[in-house]
Amino acid sequence: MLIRRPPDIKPSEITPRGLYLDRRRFMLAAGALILLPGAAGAALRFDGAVKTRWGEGLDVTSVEDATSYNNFVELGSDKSSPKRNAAALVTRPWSVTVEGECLKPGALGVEDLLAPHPLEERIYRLRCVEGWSMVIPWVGVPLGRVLQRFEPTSRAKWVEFTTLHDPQRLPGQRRAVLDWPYVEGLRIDEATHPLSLLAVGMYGDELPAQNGAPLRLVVPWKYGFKSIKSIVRIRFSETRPKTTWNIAQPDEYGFWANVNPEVDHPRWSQKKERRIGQFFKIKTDMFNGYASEVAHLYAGMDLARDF
Ligand SMILES: Nc1nc2c(c(=O)[nH]1)N[C@H]1C(S)=C(S)[C@@H](COP(=O)(O)O)O[C@H]1N2
Ligand SMILES: [Mo]
Repeated sequence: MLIRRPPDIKPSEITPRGLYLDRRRFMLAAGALILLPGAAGAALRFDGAVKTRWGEGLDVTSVEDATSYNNFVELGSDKSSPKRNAAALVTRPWSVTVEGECLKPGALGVEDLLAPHPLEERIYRLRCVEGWSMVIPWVGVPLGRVLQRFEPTSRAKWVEFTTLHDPQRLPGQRRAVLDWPYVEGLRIDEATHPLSLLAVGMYGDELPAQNGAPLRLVVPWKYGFKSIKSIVRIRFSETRPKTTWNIAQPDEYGFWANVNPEVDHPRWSQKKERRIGQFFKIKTDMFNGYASEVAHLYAGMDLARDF
């Protein structure tokens, strides 16, 4: 159940009454939000999200760190600028086009896209190719469940994702530091893998703009740049999509981008990582710790060549 929590009500006083995102309540809550622009307590709460087994034993990164140290080039190039520029990214209304090799293409509001699915909370590691990592409690739905509703055809071998292209709302797009809009892609079996998440929230709240509001991908076994933010288009395709960082520097950023401590980036060793909030570096795990769940997807591939 999605509940807008007025600032004066403690979370403990709200009884979660159901597990499903209710479309009418979402619209109501969204309407109320429009009437309360910028109010600090106006965020949606996802109190009813189903807790899951993911993340057991991991120390969650502080919400302060996860929302103030970001990579979102469209909102600025250093780690502190996305938060500073967050107000530019207005996310209501928002719609997502789903198209390409599927029987039921469409353009849907975020609420329609998510309404039939139970929201889950999943604590995942996020490992940036630059060598830092975080542990974040995401709120979202498995991407595969959403994709399946559009009935991809047998020609849908890949899925392409595109970020909003609007220099008004994403002022970093006024500078040609990357080819805009930001695009990413997954092979269909990666996209429909149960770990792949379409996230709408974190730490029980809706996503802050700097973390990719109103919806983003989270693919926890891959480097962070695969987890594309502020998505407006999803396209099923027969051919492998181009991806932004691979276009920019193909020798540094591969299409696959599976976290792999054995394959170094030309400028950075990938053997260790700095968990934000901790002092000592820690060892990076193969597939970011999700090897038992995803290694089979890459059986027979040379991961040093297909990095
Ligand atoms: N559209 C878009 N998505 C993006 C990026 C970006 O610059 N633009 N940066 C990526 C990178 S490199 C990382 S590490 C993660 C960071 O997510 P976070 O800021 O929520 O930790 O977002 C990814 N998604
Ligand atoms: Mo990153």
